[in-house]
Amino acid sequence: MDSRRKFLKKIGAGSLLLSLPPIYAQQAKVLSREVNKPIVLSTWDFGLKANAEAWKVLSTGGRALDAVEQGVRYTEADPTERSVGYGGRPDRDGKVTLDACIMDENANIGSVAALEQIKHPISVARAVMEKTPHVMLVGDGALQFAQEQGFPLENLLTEASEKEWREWLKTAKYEPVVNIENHDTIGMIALDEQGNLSGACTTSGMAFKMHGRVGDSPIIGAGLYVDNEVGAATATGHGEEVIRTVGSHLVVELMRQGHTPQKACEEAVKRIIKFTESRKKTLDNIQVGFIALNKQGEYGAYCIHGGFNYAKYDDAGNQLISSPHYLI
Ligand code: SD4
Repeated sequence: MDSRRKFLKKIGAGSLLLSLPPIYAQQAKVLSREVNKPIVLSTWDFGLKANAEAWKVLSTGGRALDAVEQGVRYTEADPTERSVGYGGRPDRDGKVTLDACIMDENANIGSVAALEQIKHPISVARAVMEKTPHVMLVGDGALQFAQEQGFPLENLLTEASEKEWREWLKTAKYEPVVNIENHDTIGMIALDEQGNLSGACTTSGMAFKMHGRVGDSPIIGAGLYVDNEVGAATATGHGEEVIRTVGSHLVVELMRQGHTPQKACEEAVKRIIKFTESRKKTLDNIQVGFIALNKQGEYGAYCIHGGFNYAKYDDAGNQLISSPHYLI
């Protein structure tokens, strides 16, 4: 055996992968059908910063559940992101009301909806999951629980969001249109080094919505779903349509039936389109985007209108990827 072959045999394929530059290592993993882990995906370009937080947990062997919570907390705390957490756009009464949910590899779930004055609804959702016998708390009850758990009360309506709301009040046109060009909910799904999946989803929901309106984001199965045997999915966009199709659960079930994450997202978007047509509504103001990840670390995304993107962090680095879309 020549010395090069002896060397390769001695170091083994695993360490060879580690010695490759990240982009080649990822390709080699796919070719050798090795699981691509750890990996984290999140919606929109604010996902890049959130992924970087999640990666701190994942790259040191941490749990996907901790990674997704830490990741989306970054976005929740950022006042410049006007559709999640602190600084989120208010409802039509000027109140910032937040929705969030979380799901782990053991099918534990927790959720809060219409929560006011708490900057990190995702952590309240995790507390619901871990410290109560329930899965969802809403409104005043969610707030009461958050305070009992020691979460501080904060004013979430920033000057910028209040200004925009006052401007909206001049016409107060009730037309909850999802801004196709803008950032929305952050949904994050991750596969950790142990091969376990978890997900988190958090939002201030549609701008100037009716007080009390809840979208898909805190609803397990709609805005987020994880099945540790199969994969995980999360949604952004027009929550009513995602709830109608139980979208994220649908994506995961399509993966269970053998679809790739990409194909599963496409089929779920087609279901939304079918229901929109059967209800004789137009797709003009409806944007929905799904992202999905399976147990092998393969991923995909699909949306109705162009303009949706998502961030992926794995061995190849943190990248923003433009989602393919249905309408040209
Ligand atoms: C909702 N899906 O409340 C959320 C918000 C969102 O684009 O993602 N809007 O319906």
